[in-house]
Amino acid sequence: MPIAVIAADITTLAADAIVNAANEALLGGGGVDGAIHRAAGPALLAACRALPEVAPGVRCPTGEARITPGFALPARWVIHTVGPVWHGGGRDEAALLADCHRNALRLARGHGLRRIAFPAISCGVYGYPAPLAAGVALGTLREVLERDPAFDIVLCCYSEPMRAVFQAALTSA
Ligand code: AR6
Repeated sequence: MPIAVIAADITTLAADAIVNAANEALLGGGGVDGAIHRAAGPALLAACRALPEVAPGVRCPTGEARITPGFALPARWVIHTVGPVWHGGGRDEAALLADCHRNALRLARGHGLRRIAFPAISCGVYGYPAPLAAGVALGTLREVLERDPAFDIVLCCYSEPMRAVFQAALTSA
């Protein structure tokens, strides 16, 4: 199965695309979003700002994805997606998190991109319990890979404990 789980800074990966765990405004933020904007340079913010708003202040609704170039990043593209804020599990969080992964790969497929690195979407500021998020992420990625095995996917965690959580989800299912 072409899924690898690693601990690294996603901004250092020379993938076809790295996925950003953004917010609906797509104008940057903290966490991995801030790191990606810093490493890509100001052209990334300009490219995000140029994406159309679908509602006031919303360029990418939760669960959807948008693509921009990677600019100064080693990755050629950035696929921005917006994970759900964790509210306890009763607000469609799992379905929305699955949508993030599915829609990111749909965009990747449309651009002919194969090697895609994902961060642990929603597992930081948005508070999604990591073991639950890992199960959703890996379950969804597996489903897509069954239909499209040409993808080469890296789950890029930022810490060794997070890597262990995602690795457990990879090996248990
Ligand atoms: N490389 C890989 N993973 C990283 C990196 C990095 N350089 N930096 C942080 N992480 P978060 P969210 C991990 O909070 O929960 C932003 O402000 C981090 O340790 O970045 O989806 C956005 O603008 C955690 O495991 O994203 C939104 O407002 C994971 O990435 C909001 O945060 C995700 O943590 C999105 O929250």
